Amino acid sequence: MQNNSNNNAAYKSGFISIIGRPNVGKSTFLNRVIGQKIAIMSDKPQTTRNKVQGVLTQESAQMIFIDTPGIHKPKHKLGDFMMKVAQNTLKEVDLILFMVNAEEGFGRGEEYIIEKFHSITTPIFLIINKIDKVHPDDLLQIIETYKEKYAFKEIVPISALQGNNVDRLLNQIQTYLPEGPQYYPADQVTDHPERFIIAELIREKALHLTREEIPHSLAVVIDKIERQQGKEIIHVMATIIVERDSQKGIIIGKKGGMLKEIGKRARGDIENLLGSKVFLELWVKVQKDWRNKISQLREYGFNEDEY
Ligand SMILES: Nc1nc2c(ncn2[C@@H]2O[C@H](COP(=O)(O)OP(=O)(O)OP(=O)(O)O)[C@@H](O)[C@H]2O)c(=O)[nH]1
Ligand SMILES: [Mg+2]
Repeated sequence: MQNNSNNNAAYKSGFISIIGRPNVGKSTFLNRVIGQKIAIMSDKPQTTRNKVQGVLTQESAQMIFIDTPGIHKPKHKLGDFMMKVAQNTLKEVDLILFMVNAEEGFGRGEEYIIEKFHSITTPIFLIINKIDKVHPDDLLQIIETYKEKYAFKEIVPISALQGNNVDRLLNQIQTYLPEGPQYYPADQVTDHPERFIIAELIREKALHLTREEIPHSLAVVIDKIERQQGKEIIHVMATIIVERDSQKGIIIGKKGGMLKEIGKRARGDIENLLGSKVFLELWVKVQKDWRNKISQLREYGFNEDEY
């Protein structure tokens, strides 16, 4: 355990959940704070499906951030699972960051989330993200609107993308954390196995390169990560799962061009993550309506028992 030797203040630590509607910038914020990409990001809503935990260790505090799936009305079993993940994290954290998009007005989506706050005693901050996209005058109006809806402990406007005000927010978070131990070693940034992050990085590239119905129909399963003795290259084998034959065609692309591009982009990120050269082999498989099948969801890593 680390102590702040300057003023003998006790070490602080705690869990901080980041919640909000899809696409407001929760994962972008997590990655900015951690200084490394551990959660995938995209301009498509419902990018994050599982909770992603990131650890920030400072001299006087350790903050464990929990990124969650954006809260929306579920349309299939995968959606149900995502909402359970988002809501379950609220119970056992020390602080909740409710993130909204400065560009969008207060709407039913926000209202729906705030209603849930009335049964919670955990302190809640309102984080107004994407301030790089609005005029400062508009910000005051947004703050006034939200003040009337709930007694937030703090209201902090930030830009997760550009970093504005993020350090100030971290200082404010620290004042709300209880005294506690350093739960994770200082050099650990996430508690997710590399297998999960690799699958997510592949899914992110596929999300970026495809449109319309494809993004939500995708899952990625890692079949094998093989480190061969005496060889510097790590062999990763993964399968991209889609719901229809037509989607398989799109993912493979003309003469395999799309799959090649997904693989090329993902390989770069995976090499950064593993600090090694990687040989990435990608396969595509159709699994009809997988998002509604409990057994398939389990197989693809969405296991409710773990949340
Ligand atoms: N201009 C601007 N864009 C941002 C900012 N933060 C995030 N974005 C963009 O908003 C989009 C969504 O970001 P994500 O971090 O994936 O959002 P999310 O809240 O995690 O979304 P879900 O996982 O779907 O719930 C991406 O295109 C980001 O680049 C910001 O501060 N300013
Ligand atoms: Mg996300």
